[in-house]
Amino acid sequence: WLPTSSLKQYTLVFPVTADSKICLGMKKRGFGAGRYNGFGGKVEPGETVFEAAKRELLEEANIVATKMPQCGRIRFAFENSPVLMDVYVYRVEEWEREPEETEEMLPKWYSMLPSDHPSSPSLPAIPFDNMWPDDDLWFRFFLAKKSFVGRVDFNKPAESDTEGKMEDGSM
Ligand code: 6OG
Repeated sequence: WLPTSSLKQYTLVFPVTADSKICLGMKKRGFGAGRYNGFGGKVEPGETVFEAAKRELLEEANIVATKMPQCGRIRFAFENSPVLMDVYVYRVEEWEREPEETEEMLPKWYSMLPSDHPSSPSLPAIPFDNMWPDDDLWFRFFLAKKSFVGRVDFNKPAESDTEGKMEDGSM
């Protein structure tokens, strides 16, 4: 059992198109700076997780989500920290406007298909080497449109020394 005070809710949102493109943002400052990730942040008091996901997407990519199903939930534990990050992952399938650079994020488009796939858009492949190492564990579920739940434990000092388990599941 966990005291709820040790769970902190976050959102993580990935715009994807019907022709297999995904928009990632290079984080320009703060936690995870220099890495490519989805758009998101902390859920503020008084808002739902969904509202927070929409707000962060607007603040960081300047787009308004109009179709945004949840697809996963991941908890991150860090050695020496009592706080568990409880991250709700969404895919944005429809939105208004186009992603733009903001103070927090530089958006870039990638192909979700292997480069030798006949209908792969002529874009770079998802840059896993420049993303959080845990993404390797769960991105295949995201790409396959399967919902996922999991927990990842980060042990110091090596960030790449990630342990994690992911499975299909209800959220
Ligand atoms: P702000 O600090 O910008 O919110 N986030 C992570 N995403 C991945 N893929 N892996 C992690 O491994 C992450 N830790 C945090 C959640 C932080 C944003 O970064 C995501 C939020 O979208 C540890 O408010």
